[in-house]
Amino acid sequence: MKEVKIGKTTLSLIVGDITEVDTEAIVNAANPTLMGGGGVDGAIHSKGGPSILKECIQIRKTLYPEGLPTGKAVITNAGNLKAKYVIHTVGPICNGVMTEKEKELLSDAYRNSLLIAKQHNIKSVSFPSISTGAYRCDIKESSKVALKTVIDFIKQNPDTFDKIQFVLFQENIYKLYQQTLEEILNESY
Ligand code: AR6
Repeated sequence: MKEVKIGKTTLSLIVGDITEVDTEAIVNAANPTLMGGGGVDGAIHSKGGPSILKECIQIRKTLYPEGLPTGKAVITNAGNLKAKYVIHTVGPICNGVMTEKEKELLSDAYRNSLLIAKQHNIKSVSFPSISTGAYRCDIKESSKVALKTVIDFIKQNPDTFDKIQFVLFQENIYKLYQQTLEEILNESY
């Protein structure tokens, strides 16, 4: 585990399963249908139970009939999970190629998730490593985008969050995030 303090907010990196954590909100690496899938999405819906999908269906009917666009975020209950809320966002599909466009969309996914958390007065949020599984974005590049976006948001919203954490499923992904965090802290921050 790695932990740093940015103002009053603790930013931490842990190895683990995002469906097990007890932050107020967890973020789902969803797809535009909001109807579930594999990876984090599959784990959240299967452990959280049907009340999450029920709200997703409602969101599709009302707010996003054509699907949730990449980079946007919506919020639902978290069913049987320890968290109170699930924030569903959609990262870019890279399939191995990550250009500026995918980086911007990935940054949007993190920023819009934090924005919706702030709007709901949520104090603690857990993120997975969005787009680095089925969507195949480069993990090192994704970690830079993820950490820079989150750190910038914390700095611009200093009294908003007590804790933001990245819950990384595999040791190798955790190590890359840890390395990137150290690089960012040594640079300009
Ligand atoms: N907790 C934390 N991280 C996890 C967990 C977990 N329980 N399970 C997997 N990961 P992915 P994406 C890691 O594929 O790339 C779905 O089918 C995993 O090791 O979940 O954004 C959706 O429905 C990887 O590092 O999300 C979409 O169709 C990271 O989470 C599509 O996949 C993200 O992997 C989204 O793809």
